[in-house]
Amino acid sequence: MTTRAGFVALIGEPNAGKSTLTNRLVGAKVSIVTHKVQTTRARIRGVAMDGDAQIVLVDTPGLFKPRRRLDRAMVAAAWGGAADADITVLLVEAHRGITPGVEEILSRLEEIGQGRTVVLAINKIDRVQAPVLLALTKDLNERYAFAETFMISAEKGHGAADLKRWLGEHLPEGPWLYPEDQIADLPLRMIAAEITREKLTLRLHQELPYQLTVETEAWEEREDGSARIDQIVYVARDGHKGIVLGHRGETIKSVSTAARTELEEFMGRKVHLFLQVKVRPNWLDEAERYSEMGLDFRDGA
Ligand SMILES: Nc1nc2c(ncn2[C@@H]2O[C@H](COP(=O)(O)OP(=O)(O)OP(=O)(O)O)[C@@H](O)[C@H]2O)c(=O)[nH]1
Ligand SMILES: [Mg+2]
Repeated sequence: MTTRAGFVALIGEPNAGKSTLTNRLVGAKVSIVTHKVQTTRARIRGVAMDGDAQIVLVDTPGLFKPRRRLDRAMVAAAWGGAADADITVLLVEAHRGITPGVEEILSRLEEIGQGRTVVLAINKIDRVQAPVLLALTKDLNERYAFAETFMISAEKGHGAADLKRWLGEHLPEGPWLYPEDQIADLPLRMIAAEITREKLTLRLHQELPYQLTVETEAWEEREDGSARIDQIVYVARDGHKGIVLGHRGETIKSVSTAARTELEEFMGRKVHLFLQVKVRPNWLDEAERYSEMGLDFRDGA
């Protein structure tokens, strides 16, 4: 049997649907998703199988104009993901079309994309009519020599199977990179921290989700088969701590319940989750926070 295997990086503007597509192709939730921009902070690998092909999807942070050190490290991680991949998929939102952000990505691709396989995936096609899609496909293909164009809805699933098949067929021949039953390449403690960060992002408003990070501090396997997980939510200011806790601790309690429920589902066993909120004014400039997130601190310089 000839097997194929390789890396497929998903890039695009924040909110384009990269993580949704990663989860769709893997067939399980390996990367967190919210309606807010800049949800994904580091490269998240998910493993999908298509016949004899193993497709290692590399979900990346959205590409935008970075302001903070964290933003710069995120954007660097995204481009790094594309540089290391066998195939790069650019996701563009059907209803938003060619935004200034997409223009910028296209010109950067023009610089580094030479000799690389770049595929276009127009996502969220459930939000537009056919004529809009055809015009957008034409415009985008006039601007960049994409190897192929797919029209998909990562959320509803349209076009996902075709894209997956194409990716599998275009990966190089070679042995699989992961065991057949592995779906993600992220330590459990990091997945657990990401799940909590997703719940916080969904629950908190405005800038706050961008000013916090979550780390799994301790993990204890108990004799009854359950796990005790202790996590720290780092915030930058005193005022933020109060908001994260909420009136009588209601906010953190509901975040904790939602995160625990999802963790239990993911791990298939009982979890005791303990969240602690700590104020750490300089966490955005601490190298250790970056390595915990899976980012390179130096990339943010
Ligand atoms: N209508 C519609 N919504 C979608 C589709 N795909 C993704 N979304 C939604 O778009 C939002 C962003 O999805 P994500 O997968 O988090 O996007 P992302 O590109 O990973 O975003 P960042 O991690 O912030 O860069 C979520 O609310 C998704 O439910 C789609 O095909 N149709
Ligand atoms: Mg994402």
